Amino acid sequence: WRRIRRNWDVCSPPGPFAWPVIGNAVEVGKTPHLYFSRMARKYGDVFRIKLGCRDVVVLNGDAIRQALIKKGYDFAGRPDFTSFQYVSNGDGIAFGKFSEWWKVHRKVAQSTVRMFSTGNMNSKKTFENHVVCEVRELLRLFLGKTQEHKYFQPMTYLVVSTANIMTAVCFGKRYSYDDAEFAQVVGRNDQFTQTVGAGSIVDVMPWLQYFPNPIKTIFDNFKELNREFSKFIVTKVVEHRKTIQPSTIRDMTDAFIMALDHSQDSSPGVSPGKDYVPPTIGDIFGASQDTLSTALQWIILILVRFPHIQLRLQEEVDKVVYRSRLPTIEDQSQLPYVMAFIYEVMRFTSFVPLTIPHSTITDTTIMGYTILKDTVIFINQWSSNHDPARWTQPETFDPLRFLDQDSSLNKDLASSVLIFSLGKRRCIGEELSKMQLFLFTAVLAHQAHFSPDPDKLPTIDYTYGLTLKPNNFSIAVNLRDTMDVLEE
Ligand code: HJJ
Repeated sequence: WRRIRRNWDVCSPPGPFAWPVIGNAVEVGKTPHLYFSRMARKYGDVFRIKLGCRDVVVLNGDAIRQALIKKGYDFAGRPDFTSFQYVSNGDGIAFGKFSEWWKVHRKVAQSTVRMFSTGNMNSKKTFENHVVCEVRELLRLFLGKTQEHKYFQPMTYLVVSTANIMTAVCFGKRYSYDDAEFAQVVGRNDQFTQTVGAGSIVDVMPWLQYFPNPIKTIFDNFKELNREFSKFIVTKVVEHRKTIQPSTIRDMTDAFIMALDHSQDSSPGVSPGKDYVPPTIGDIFGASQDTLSTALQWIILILVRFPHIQLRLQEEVDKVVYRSRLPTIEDQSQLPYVMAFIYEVMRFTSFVPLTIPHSTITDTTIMGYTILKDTVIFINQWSSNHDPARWTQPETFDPLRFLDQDSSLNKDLASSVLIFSLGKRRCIGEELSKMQLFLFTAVLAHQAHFSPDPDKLPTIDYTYGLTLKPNNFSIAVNLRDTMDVLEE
């Protein structure tokens, strides 16, 4: 027994047979998170696959907490993937390499995000105002589209709407729904998401980018969208530098100019003269508009798929808020069903099924297995959110699982939903996101009724990427005050 134990200590994790050249790329297929969850049932929470020429270790269940929290430093790296170098030239925080400068940089970003969202009552109220203004505009648009076409596809409007909340915070500006240039900048999230998601083909078979084939086309689009995105961000930063007045910080861009331009000179390991403001604001704007628009698309889809849940949300906001005002952040603690609904959307969809890929920055061990430095690590958040040992009937959408017997939100259970990752690379926008989703959901449920196109009932099918994007669907939106309840 002893000898067996000792053998395990130097063992690499088990895993399926891997083909030459492609490894397990074919089996991984179009829904990698589902394949990985199947493999975890077969080989355990830590297993190894091969993608192209790369060894990848996939972590599931409890192994995720072991790695990202207990051994946070060992697992804090990012692989040298081809696609990552095109996101902000590799100088951003999200896709950037782990270093001493990165740690300083991340702290600055974290406190700046807080300063403009959940930091204090003042910032909360300013942020709330941005959100509520955008929801109003969105509702106005939705009502118009319903009048005009009866049923319409809400996807692109949801992207512009959430992007506008963040342009208000980042740049002090909002864009019209008809602004073609802005729609172009934020309208390519699917291309972004498909190229940087865990299991993306160019990253493990980089030779595919050198001759004509479908993967090369996707990658060329990705490079172009990053050039356009970066041009948009740099233009904003240049305008801000021209007009900045240190006594009045107008928005997040001003705050980063003030914070980063000066901390840079004294920090070790940073390239002198390099401008870190665009990659930082780019990460924050890019990440928030992509993830929050995806979240909202799922929320609307689920509202029309499960009318009894929509009704229950409306009943709760009516009971607490009445009709004479809109819901505010102060109402949050009185609206446990709204929060339970949001947590269940995050758990059930797990729309960031795998985190941005990690890598080990040193030789290490996990659950008794040896993992060498520079191994690619995939974190399967989906498997944790759908683990039958942790969740009863994980494939059923049921917000009530988050409510205690006295109907209050079970905060421990809620915080065990894994979608913002954990440890050194965990999301810095978590609080901002939850506040925004709460306000969006509460105001929408308070004001409007959403119904599906009966000829094309929406499905919960999606396209895989860093974020899972629901397939297009059509809805009608009506103001609740004018709705005839008997029509239901
Ligand atoms: C973008 C969409 C982009 C950047 C950044 C520089 C930080 C979903 C999860 C994390 C978000 C990852 C981050 C994305 C940065 C986007 C986003 C897009 C160009 C970008 C887990 O966001 O279409 O273009 O350039």
